[in-house]
Amino acid sequence: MTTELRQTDQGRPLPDDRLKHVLYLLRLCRYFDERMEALYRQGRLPGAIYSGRGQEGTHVGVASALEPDDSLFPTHRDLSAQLTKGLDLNRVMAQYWGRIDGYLRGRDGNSHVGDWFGHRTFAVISHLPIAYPVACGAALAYKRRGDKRVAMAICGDGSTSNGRWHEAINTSSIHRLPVVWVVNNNQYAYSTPNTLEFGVPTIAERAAAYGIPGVRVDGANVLEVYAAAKEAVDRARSDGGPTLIESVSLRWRGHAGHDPAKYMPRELLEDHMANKDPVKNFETWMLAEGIVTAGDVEEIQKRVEGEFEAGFEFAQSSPYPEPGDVTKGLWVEDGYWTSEPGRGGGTEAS
Ligand SMILES: Cc1ncc(C[n+]2csc(CCOP(=O)(O)OP(=O)(O)O)c2C)c(N)n1
Repeated sequence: MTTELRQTDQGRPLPDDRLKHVLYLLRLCRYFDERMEALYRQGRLPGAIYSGRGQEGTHVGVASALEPDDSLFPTHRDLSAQLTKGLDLNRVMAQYWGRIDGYLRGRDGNSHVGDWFGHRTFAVISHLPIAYPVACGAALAYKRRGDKRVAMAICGDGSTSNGRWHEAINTSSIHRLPVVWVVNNNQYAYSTPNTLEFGVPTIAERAAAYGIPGVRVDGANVLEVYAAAKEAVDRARSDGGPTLIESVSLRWRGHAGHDPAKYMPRELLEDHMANKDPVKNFETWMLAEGIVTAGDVEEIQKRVEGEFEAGFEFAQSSPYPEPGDVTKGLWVEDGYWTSEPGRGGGTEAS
């Protein structure tokens, strides 16, 4: 059975306008990824890039299940999930060029971004998977305060080998915390394939050892991912505890821009690009269902390209941070970090 048919089997889990938004997000994330890589290769983009190409179904699917006040704890690979949560493209691009209007005000670059005070996405922590314990703490706080909020953390398959992954899931199970654990299984941790990462056939089946539900979904099928994430988010919000979701795709590019990924079997990559493309699959289904026309798709693409160009211009014209401000924002209380772009309204750091 093809992925397109399985999409149809899901029915329409969202109203048509939200399905169109999903298509817009998939197209936006794909276009952003491709254009940023081109700029990187032309030497016009400083720093590093961590492509999420081929994994958009996972990112858009899981983040679409969150409400605005729910929190997301992503990794370097998950910018598409942050864009789905609502991050502003202009500010994301200012981040890549190290400018003051970037979400981290020029202090870090690329996909190590977050907008905690606005869209409730926690700035990416490099040490993997440290966002898992932090999400566990956030979920514990929601539970103790009686907030009906949910935390969702994402990590890669490689990150599941770290002891912190186990500690976070175990703790969340014991306390029945409102958290959703997502593993973006893109089959490679840098150059290490799944077969050298864990001794069980799937990551999802590890959930049984923690006494929580585990589900494995096809990352090429955004609706299948969304349905699993929505069920998990609803369960978490209604005091049913955590869920582990393993969403399987393939990392189409190297670990980062510098990595040609020669270790990846060509046939595997070709198969995924031809048959397991989450963007193409969803678009085919949307057209077949008559939810969009070819003209609508063209319009979405034009919008995406226009937004990218505007974001690029915004980033180039945004100033660099003032060197003297480097000690600001060391403590959240000094008011330097706000949800607004620009210099921040804060007082001097003490
Ligand atoms: C504790 C720790 N060890 C090593 C690294 C270096 N590192 C960064 S990304 C990465 C690979 C992670 O693979 P995976 O978890 O599968 O995520 P992916 O990059 O494939 O999305 C490694 C080893 C790190 N960031 N943190």
